[in-house]
Amino acid sequence: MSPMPPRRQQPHPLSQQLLLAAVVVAAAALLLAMPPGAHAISIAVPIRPPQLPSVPTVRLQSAPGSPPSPSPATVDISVEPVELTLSLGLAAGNGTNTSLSFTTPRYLSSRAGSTDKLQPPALILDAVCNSFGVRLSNNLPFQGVSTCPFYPGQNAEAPQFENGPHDLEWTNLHTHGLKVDPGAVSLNNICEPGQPTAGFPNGANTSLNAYYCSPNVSSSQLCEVFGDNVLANGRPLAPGTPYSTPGVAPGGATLSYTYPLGAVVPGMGWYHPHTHGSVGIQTPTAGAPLIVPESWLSGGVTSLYEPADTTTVSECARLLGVLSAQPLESSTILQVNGLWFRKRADGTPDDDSLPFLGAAPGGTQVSPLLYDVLPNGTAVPKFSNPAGRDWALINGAFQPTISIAERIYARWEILNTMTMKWLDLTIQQVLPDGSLRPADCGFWLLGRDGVPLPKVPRRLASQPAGTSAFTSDLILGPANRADVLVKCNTPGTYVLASGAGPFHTNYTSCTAVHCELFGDVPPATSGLPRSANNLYGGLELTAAVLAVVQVGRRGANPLAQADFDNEVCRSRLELFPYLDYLSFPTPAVPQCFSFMNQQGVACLAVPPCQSLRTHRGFCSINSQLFPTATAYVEQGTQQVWELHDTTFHPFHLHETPVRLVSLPPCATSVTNNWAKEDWMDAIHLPVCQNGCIWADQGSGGGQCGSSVERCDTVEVQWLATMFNMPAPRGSSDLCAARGTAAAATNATCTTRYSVFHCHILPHEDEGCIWPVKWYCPGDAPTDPAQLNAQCPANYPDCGSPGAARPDKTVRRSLLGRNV
Ligand SMILES: [Cu+2]
Repeated sequence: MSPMPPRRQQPHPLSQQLLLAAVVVAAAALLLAMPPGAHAISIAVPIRPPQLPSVPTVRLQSAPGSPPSPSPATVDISVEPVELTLSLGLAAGNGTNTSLSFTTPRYLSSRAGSTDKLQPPALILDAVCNSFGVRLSNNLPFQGVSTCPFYPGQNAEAPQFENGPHDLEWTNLHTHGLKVDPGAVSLNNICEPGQPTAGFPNGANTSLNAYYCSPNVSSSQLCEVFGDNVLANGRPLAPGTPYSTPGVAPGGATLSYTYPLGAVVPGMGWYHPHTHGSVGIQTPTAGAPLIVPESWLSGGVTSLYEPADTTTVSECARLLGVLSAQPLESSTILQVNGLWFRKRADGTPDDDSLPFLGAAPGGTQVSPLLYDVLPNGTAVPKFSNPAGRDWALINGAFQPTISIAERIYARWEILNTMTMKWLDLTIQQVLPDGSLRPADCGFWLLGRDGVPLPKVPRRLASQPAGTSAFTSDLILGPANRADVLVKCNTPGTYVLASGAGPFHTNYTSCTAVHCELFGDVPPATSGLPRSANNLYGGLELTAAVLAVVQVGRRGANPLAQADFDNEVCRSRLELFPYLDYLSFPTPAVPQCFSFMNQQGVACLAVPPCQSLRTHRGFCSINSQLFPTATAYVEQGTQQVWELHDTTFHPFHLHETPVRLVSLPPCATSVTNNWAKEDWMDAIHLPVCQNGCIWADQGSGGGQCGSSVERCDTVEVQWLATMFNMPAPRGSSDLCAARGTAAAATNATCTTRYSVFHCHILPHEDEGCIWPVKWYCPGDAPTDPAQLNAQCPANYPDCGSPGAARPDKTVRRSLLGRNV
């Protein structure tokens, strides 16, 4: 075996020593410890509970004709710190202290869920063709922004935007799975309407410096936000506010979101924090499903599906019978959360643990939830991590038991909130010696990322080169959802595993740890431990056990259900104008985006960093980091985007699903998990790790002028909705059938801003994200270079004006600026 290449994907070009020093030195001025007397609520994560904890639900219903704002269908959700404890105790079976304890953000709703559980409610949107609202209160402890004592954008020392983990307790909300107005009219942190700066009530007389930097300014402020605007963000709670004292109302800033909905296809989305800089540290424990129910369609599934052809009429009816008995909105939800706490053999955090701990890059800030800042300025970790492993939870529990009946379809809605790594799910039998054998079970895929497949079902089947049989496995990248039927034919006790299927990490090409398959076994030479989920039955398995699957006897009734053939029903996606691709305006606008290594130019002049001029796994898009470049999209157009290298960097566009026009052979030749014509909102093709010729450096080494190697190419199409147009015909038909008039719209077009990015969320924080400017017709940028992005063939010459600019965060930390 060839030796392991050096591991890449340092989340920031600082050595460990620099990092620690920076943490120690820089923390004091900004950071404030938890308020005296305030205690985060403690939650003991259930270990191997005998039942799957159910995900609570909140139904959001707007009466037809109710005003969009304030929406009557509104839910209050708070973000608050909780102390999470996981302890396997004797269950670990290996005599070691397999435990973890840390304080982290979680969502809590007064309408569902309980204070002693991690899992927030799934929001069920009965408000389709109307609007719904979320009032999000930030009850995390105060942390001034990283530019203090200056407010962002105040001067050269305080950039408007920064990359890298920062402002770790500021938060906001992003929704996946809806076709919704992006809301934002500026890249800046602006509330709606008439509030010039975030969090300020009308007429407020507070300076921006005080707002961002002073804990003594009241944080009981309200920011109205329209649509899925991730550019507004909320001020954390001032210290000393007794947010955890019973009977005292929390006083954190509130972001009040109003989401106008047209006719949205039934499916499962999700919501999670999206303030640039804190996405990767908050999302692992704060996220929950957002469900567009089938019941909003008059006729339910019978109006959504029809027989694929005349030969499948009875089988399509049988499938619809199965789906009607388990509607999307009441099927079993499995939400997977990943906690990144892996340590290296020498006890230091693994590369991907660093952004989760918020200690990188630069150490200009640490999270007050994870560190105590002493009077002398040192930051002392207050989390306890003797296990030093990564963990996966399902519905807030560790390895819970899911019960199903033999030969009866169970409908599962699976949500992968993991901010890194991918899942290859199979159902396995664990033999006494710890080896794994595939169980007689199968997955029939119905939909991905909240959109039904064009034809359903699709029995999942993978057969990588060199294997002799098909395996029914489900591949989920970060942010992916799957609507699946699961059926096992033999009673018994099995496990839902990741890492026991046909695909594995290619540790030769995947030297960045985020591109690992969760549950895989790192090479012995790396000294990295397996995940805590690999511990099962007193043994250390070669795959991660996410859940136990108990297949019970069904008795005499109901009757056993036969396997479905593929594609017995056709989905009537054309009912939804944003999915009716044959009616999209033409000609389509072509653009190209390449996920590449970040060019190392920033480091060239700085000795500690010089050796890192090839960033090796750092993520940029067309060699640009946020917010240097912008994607321009004219409202009302059809967009066709060519995407390069989603093998390691999952592409995610806000506000809309995209349709797969073409896929690379490295993906489709080994599995049917994806197919041309599917719709997705996060595209990740990790199996191409084994099907591409992929240089160790990824997309080129990032050296000046070097060529950009390409592993894979995906082409997608999507509709850039015109937000001021009345609801399109199909939409108004569907809404009228529900008794709702077409949604009211503004009379004139307004520029909107959204984003697209890599959904390895630490990469998003590091700047692998572009703004998308949705301009109005007739308002195209005059600089032709700004229109229709093109994928570069080479990295810029370092000496040319087009060379990558230094990352401000890097520069500032290297200059030793102590904010
Ligand atoms: Cu990435």
